[in-house]
Amino acid sequence: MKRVLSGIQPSGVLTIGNYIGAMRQFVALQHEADCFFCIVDLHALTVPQDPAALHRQTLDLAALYLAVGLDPKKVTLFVQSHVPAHAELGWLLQCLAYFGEMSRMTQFKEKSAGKESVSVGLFTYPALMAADILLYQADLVPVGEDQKQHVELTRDLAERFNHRFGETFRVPEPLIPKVGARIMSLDDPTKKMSKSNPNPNSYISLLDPPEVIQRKIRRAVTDSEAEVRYDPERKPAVSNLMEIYSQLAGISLEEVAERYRGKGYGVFKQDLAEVVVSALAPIQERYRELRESPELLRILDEGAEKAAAVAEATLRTVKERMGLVLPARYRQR
Ligand code: ATP
Ligand code: LTN
Repeated sequence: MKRVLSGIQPSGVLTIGNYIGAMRQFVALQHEADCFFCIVDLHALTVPQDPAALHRQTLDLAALYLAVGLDPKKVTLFVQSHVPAHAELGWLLQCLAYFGEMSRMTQFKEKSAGKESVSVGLFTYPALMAADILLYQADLVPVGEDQKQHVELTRDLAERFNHRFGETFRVPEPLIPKVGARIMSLDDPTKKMSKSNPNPNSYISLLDPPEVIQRKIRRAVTDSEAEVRYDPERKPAVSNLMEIYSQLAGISLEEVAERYRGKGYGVFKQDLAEVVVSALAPIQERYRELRESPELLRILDEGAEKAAAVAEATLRTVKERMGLVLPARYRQR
């Protein structure tokens, strides 16, 4: 069975971009792979977070992971900071990574652009992500397009470690969906839809009520000519809306174009809102049941225990190979 690991930051309420690009793949993979899914709270700290909001969003994300259909009997669901091995291996990998290669990461460049104070953690973020993946010896990392470069860096670090200290890490592959890997902002089709965008009209969150979804889609920018046609180069805004439609209605882009031939944007947007609302309704209903349930923390506790057992075994080997004297907790075994 293949091993899968992926993570999502509790940096806001999840968007339909996170759902289409990442989470839906998680749900499909749980039936065929040994899956570890992580709430990467340490990653969220790389930019300022309000403590109360971070706390709430972490539990929101846990409930959403379950609400979209992940079965805690099949997958290991856990909070990154509950497994200290992540921070430990993150440090060891920072000492293996080069300043030059880190400087080339486009997510860092985008997130730091124009900001006055940028944390060192935002810069070294990819080393912690590499630790998340390598601790579990993952074969596959399901992510959206924007994370491809980070998974490639993870591969480089794994190969570098293996070369320098002996075969230790499995070298993972990114798993990126063919369609929907990069859902764009509703207010600007040149930017990726992102949950931490300060403008809530730029994204649809998985928890938006129907009237909010309708309003956001009505206001979404379109392109000058009024034809519903898929052409990401010349009609990026409408093409993005068509991708959302296609992914959430489960029909091809050609079928979407066929359905709205000669109909104009008004009808298309109204129908799109309906498609989104009905795709999210069952998720929102399950979310409300789970969010306040005492089960939620129990599932996370159990997940952390299972995750730690795997992560600790890898970390022990890594420390041994690097020449660190093993602490008592490893020697006693
Ligand atoms: P933030 O805005 O805080 O940086 P984010 O919305 O970009 O967060 P992450 O938590 O960083 O989301 O990402 C979780 C997963 O969702 C990753 O696999 C990422 O590639 C994917 N993802 C994020 N945004 C999109 C998008 N617009 N389209 C498709 N996939 C996406
Ligand atoms: N860097 C990712 C989130 C993330 C992740 C991971 C994804 C942290 N650790 C491990 C896959 C595997 C992001 O910004 N979307």
